[in-house]
Amino acid sequence: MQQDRPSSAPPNSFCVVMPTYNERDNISAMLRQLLAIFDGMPAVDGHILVVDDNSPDGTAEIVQDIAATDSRVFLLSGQKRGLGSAYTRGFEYVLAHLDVDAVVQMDADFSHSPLDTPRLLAALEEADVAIGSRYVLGGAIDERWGWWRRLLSRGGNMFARYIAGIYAIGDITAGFKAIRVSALRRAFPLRIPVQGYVFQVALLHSLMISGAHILELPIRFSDRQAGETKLGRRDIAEFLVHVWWLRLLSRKTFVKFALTGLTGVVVNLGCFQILLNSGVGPYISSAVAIELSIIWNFFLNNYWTFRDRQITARKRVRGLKFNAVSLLTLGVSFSSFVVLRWLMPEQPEVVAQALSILPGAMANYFANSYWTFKADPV
Ligand SMILES: Nc1nc2c(ncn2[C@@H]2O[C@H](COP(=O)(O)OP(=O)(O)OP(=O)(O)O)[C@@H](O)[C@H]2O)c(=O)[nH]1
Ligand SMILES: [Mg+2]
Repeated sequence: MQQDRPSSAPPNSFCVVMPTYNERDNISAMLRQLLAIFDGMPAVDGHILVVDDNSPDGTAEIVQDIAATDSRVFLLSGQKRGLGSAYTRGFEYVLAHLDVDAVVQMDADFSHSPLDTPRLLAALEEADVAIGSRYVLGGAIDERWGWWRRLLSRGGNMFARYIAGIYAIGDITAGFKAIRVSALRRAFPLRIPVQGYVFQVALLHSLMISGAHILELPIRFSDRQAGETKLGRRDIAEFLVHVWWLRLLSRKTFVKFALTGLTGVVVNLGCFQILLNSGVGPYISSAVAIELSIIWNFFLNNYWTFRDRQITARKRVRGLKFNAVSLLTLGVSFSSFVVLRWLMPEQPEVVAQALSILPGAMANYFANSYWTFKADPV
C-alpha cells in the first residue's frame, strides 16, 4: 500500500502536538527541553501545541505561564474525552490555523525522548511519515517494564496487526511520529472517529490507505518520568472493537459478507415467526430457523460474496464446513460477551451482547474466507 516517492525537501516548519492530562510534574521540563532542541535547529521553525483536557492538577496553568514568555508554545484546552479526541482537536487546530509543513505527535511524560525529534523530522526528507518505533531492529523498551506490561504491549500490537491487517509496520501502536501536513490532510479526519488510545492505530491505518510513504526509526521507549498512566478499561474496550472496523474499511469481500449476514438475521427471525405462527414449538422453531439462515447465508456467500474464487472442493463439504464455522461463531460471540461484561460492567447487558456480535462475525468471516471458501492455490 505504500508508494515509492522521490525524496523532497525537509520540512521548514513543524508543530509538536502534545496531549496532556495531569502531567504537572513533567510538562515544564518537557517544554523547556523541546524548546532548547528547537534553538539548536535554527533553519527550522518549531512550535508546540499542548492539548490539555482541563487537567485538575493545573497542567494548563504551567503551560500558560511558559506560553506567555515564549511565542512558540500554544495551549488548547477542552473537555476530557480521551487521547484520540485530544489529538483530533489538536490536528484540526493545526490544519486550520497553523501554516506548518509537518506535525510531530508525542507524549508529555518523557517516554518519547525530545532528543529523537530532530531525527524523526529529518527522515521526512524521504518519507511522509516517520515512526519512532520500539519494534524494529535497534528499538527498545525500558528495562523496568515487567513481563506483563511487555506482553500487553506486544499483544496489543499483534492484535492490531492481524485484525486490522497492517503487516508492513512493526510498531502499530506507536505514539511518536513525524507526519508531513500534506499526508495528514489526505488521511484526516478519520473515517470513523475514535476517542481513546486506538487513535494511533486508526491514524496509521488511514495514512496507509491514503498512500503515505512510511518509515520506521528505532527509538528507546522509557518509562514515564513522573505521574500516572491514563490508559483505562474504556480505551481497551474501544481498541478491541475498533480494529475490526479498520479491517472492514479495507475489505470489499468483508462488506458483502456483512450484508449477507444481515439478510441471514432477517431470514432467521422471519422463519422463526412463521413457524411459531403455524403452531410449531419455540425450541424446534428456533433450531430450524437458525439452520435455515445458515443455509441461506451459505448459498449467498457461495454465489455472491466469494463468487470470484476458484474452488474445486465439493459444495456439500463446503456446506458442512460452513455449519462447523457457525458453531465457532457462537463460541467466539459468547466469550466476547463475557469479556465485554467484565470491561464495561456499568453498561446494560444488551450493549455487551450487541457488541459481541462483531467479533463473532469476524471469526466467522476469517474461518469461512480461509477455510470454507479457500481459493485453490494458483
Ligand atoms: N489531553 C489528553 N491527554 C491524554 C489523555 N489520556 C492520555 N493523555 C496524554 O497522552 C500521553 C500518553 O498517555 P500515558 O498515560 O502516558 O499512556 P501510556 O504511555 O500508555 O502509559 P504510561 O506507561 O503510564 O506512560 C500523555 O502525555 C498523557 O498525558 C486524555 O484523555 N486527554
Ligand atoms: Mg506514557
